[in-house]
Amino acid sequence: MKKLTALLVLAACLCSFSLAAVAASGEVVVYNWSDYIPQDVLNDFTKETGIKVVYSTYESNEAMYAKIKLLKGKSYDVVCPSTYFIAQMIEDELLMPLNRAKLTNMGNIDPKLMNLPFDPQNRYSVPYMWGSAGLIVNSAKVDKNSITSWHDLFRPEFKGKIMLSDDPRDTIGMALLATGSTPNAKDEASLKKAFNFLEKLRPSVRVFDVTAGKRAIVNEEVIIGLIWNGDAQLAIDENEDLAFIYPKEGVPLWADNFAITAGAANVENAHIFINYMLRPKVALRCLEEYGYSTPNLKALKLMDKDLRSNRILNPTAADLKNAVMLDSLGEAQKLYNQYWDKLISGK
Ligand code: N2P
Repeated sequence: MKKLTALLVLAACLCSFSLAAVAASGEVVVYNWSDYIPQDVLNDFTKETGIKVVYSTYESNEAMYAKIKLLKGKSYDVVCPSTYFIAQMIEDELLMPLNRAKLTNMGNIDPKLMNLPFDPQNRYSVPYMWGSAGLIVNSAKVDKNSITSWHDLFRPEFKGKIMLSDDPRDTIGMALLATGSTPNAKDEASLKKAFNFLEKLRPSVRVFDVTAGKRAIVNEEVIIGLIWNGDAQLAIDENEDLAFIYPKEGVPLWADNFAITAGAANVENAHIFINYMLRPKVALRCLEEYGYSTPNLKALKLMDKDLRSNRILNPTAADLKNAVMLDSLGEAQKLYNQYWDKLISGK
């Protein structure tokens, strides 16, 4: 009898071993924003699971979307679109419904960022990070306390020393807020006002690029500009004269979400990867490194005092008083594209 039990135990072990081996083989192909997951985290994931991460990055939703659409949802397993791109990607059948039973860590995520209209019940997406687009300023060149508004960009001392982002929703969104509207405005009159604001600012803009902007502000080629909060944190780590400011008219907010592409080849591994990223300690390592805000409530609890009081990644209610989360634009997207093209081409 004892022998039989031992055999059964051995069989059970072998069986679970081979199941684990199946799940732990192969790779997961992840396409994500740059500066978003530390390499160490990816290495640790592979060490623990045996799953190789084939990782590449993008700088904008627009670039990611164009590529995934061209590939008809194949070639990549995991992507990380902002909320306002998810609905479009679902509609285009580029995403696969998630298997919630495999995402056991989903309960760590703030319910306030779940179940939103772009993806009711989170059938396709799970929040990874959120953040804002605010102002960064070099306080060695200007009194940072005197900068309170997007309109301060027009001050004469900033001529030729401004950076803007080439992310259309953030830049147009900021201009909409500055001109008394919302970054989700769908009417042409509001967009026109925002466009005029940006047109007027344009001659003073030296860098119009989210990636180059980071370097330009650190190297002091520019002294003020629009920046994501995480990039601001990285820039401040390199140049302590820099400061991040929440202008009083409000900041555009975004949230980026993991999703699995409709044509994913490694569906099981994609779930294992996303579930790993939802662990509190893993989420903490990501925000410590990159300065964005986490929707992971358990990770928030693990933060030390310094991080907790860091308003770049933990803004106060006052900082976000007029902040607005970017939303899908539906038909109005065309209008935004038109104004954006006009701004970029200068025609
Ligand atoms: C990280 C990118 C932040 C994403 N570098 C903004 N949606």
